Amino acid sequence: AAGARQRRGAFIVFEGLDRSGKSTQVARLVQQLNERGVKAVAARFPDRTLTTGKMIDSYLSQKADLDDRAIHLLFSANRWERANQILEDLNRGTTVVCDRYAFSGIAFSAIKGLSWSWCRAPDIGLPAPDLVLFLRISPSAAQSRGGFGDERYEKTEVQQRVKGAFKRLGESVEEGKWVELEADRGVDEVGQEVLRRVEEVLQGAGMDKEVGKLWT
Ligand code: NYM
Ligand code: MG
Repeated sequence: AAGARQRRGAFIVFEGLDRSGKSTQVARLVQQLNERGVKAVAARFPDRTLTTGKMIDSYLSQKADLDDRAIHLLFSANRWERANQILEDLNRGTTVVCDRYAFSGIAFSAIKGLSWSWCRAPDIGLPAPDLVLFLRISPSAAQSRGGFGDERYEKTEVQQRVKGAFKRLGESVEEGKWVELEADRGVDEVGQEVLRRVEEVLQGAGMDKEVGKLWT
């Protein structure tokens, strides 16, 4: 019909604690979608290859110290550096599967005592996910998966507090767009549920609408 536009790709975000299996599920999902003829690409935040990503990497690896607000804004700027690329991919019909997003940004900063609204502000207007898949795992189960590394935040006590912040975030996201999946299971078991949820989104009416803007 006149004016009919091609259906866009879906913006799928994985969130969760460190070691919850996000990276594994992102790679698996992209591969499965491609095998089914659905164009899909992976993205991740922080994207350490970008200019801001280099500074973030030295902060996380404890080579540099930064004010809590400065690092928060860098994480947000890192997303803005990629935002147009994500938008272009989605509008070309490519699904973008992303490892962490603005929810990690708030969760990891808010536990330091920065206010919720201050943390949220710099990410307002970013491309909004069509679905956030939160991989739920207890900090102790996450740690037993080969243990945390030496990066900042990779401590059970910090992860416990981050878990609480994520819970609050989930409650603030539009109904049906934040889905919690039990992650303390086998990769395939989690993966099957992931694929089912994503296929629902891809078949839904949302893909005929424009990409939303986060928190607007
Ligand atoms: N992190 C990640 C933040 O503190 N703020 C953010 O905005 C994002 C995207 O970076 N412990 C934290 C969470 C992780 C750390 O992420 C590195 P990864 O996925 O382990 O590379
Ligand atoms: Mg990590």
